[in-house]
Amino acid sequence: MSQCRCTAAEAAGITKDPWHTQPHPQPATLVTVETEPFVGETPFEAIQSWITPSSLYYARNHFPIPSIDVSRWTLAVDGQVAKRKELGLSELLDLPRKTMVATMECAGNNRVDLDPPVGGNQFGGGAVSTALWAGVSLSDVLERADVGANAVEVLFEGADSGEPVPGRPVVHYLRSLPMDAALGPDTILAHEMNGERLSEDHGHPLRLVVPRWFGMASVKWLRRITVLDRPFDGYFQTEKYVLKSAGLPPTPLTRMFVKSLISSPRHGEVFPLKEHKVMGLAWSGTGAVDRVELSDDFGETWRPA
Ligand SMILES: Nc1nc2c(c(=O)[nH]1)N[C@H]1C(S)=C(S)[C@@H](COP(=O)(O)O)O[C@H]1N2
Ligand SMILES: [Mo]
Repeated sequence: MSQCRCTAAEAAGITKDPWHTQPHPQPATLVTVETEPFVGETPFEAIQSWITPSSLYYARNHFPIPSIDVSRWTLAVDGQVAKRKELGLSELLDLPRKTMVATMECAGNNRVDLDPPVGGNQFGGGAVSTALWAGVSLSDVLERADVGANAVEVLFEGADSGEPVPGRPVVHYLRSLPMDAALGPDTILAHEMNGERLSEDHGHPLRLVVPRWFGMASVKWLRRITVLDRPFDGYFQTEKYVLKSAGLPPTPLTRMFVKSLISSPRHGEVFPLKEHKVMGLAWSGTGAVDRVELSDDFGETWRPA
């Protein structure tokens, strides 16, 4: 896997990127789930390795992809901090570089399998992807801003905006993290994905990556980080991404659940009954997966994979 450290000049050059005038996605290999805004999932036949090629990394957008001029872009750090910041990309790139492989799954993955059906993006199962991310540690940035003792959460604002529900006031995509998750050693502000600069689809020029959490936590197109002295209660925090079941208190989604998928053979696929290579992925947001077992008799017997 090649790793590049993008220079400020390279980063500035990207405003000439023809991406916005070309059809989504580029190259057109994701399975389209929605067109406006674009939502796409990884085709199962493309899952050949645990790292997802960037062009096949699932994409989940709530609003149109914002157009960002990196030469004028800054990241604001404010709220309960002693030193407010306005950081340009080159200042961020001067911080120690941190790389990490992380798997991200959309909380709405496998929605087609739900019975009774549930509204929203009808993901088949391909809204899970893994990439090598590079960026800077969020805790390094917060440390420089000198977080106050009254800090409770950190709020992340994306540059994208729209009506969350038709007719409601326009909001930005906003999500918060509790302090321990924000300061965790693996929580990064990423500007590279799989050794290349982050694409427009995935949050260029900077996105949050919160490993082990469902994808909604990893805010794309970051433009502001606000340290809060009380929990955030915006639309994407308290109305969405909260499990509501009858008789139980609402539970906000945080870490991914342990899960697996078989990418080959596909459900209903017909093939000659001889040796067949079974391929798939297993992941978890709470600990390492230490064992994978396979059953070819609907769960009667299992053998190590
Ligand atoms: N700014 C912003 N960040 C966002 C979103 C968004 O719509 N806007 N979608 C979230 C959701 S629900 C998911 S699953 C992930 C998907 O990231 P990807 O499109 O790079 O796969 O981004 C998250 N971050
Ligand atoms: Mo998501």
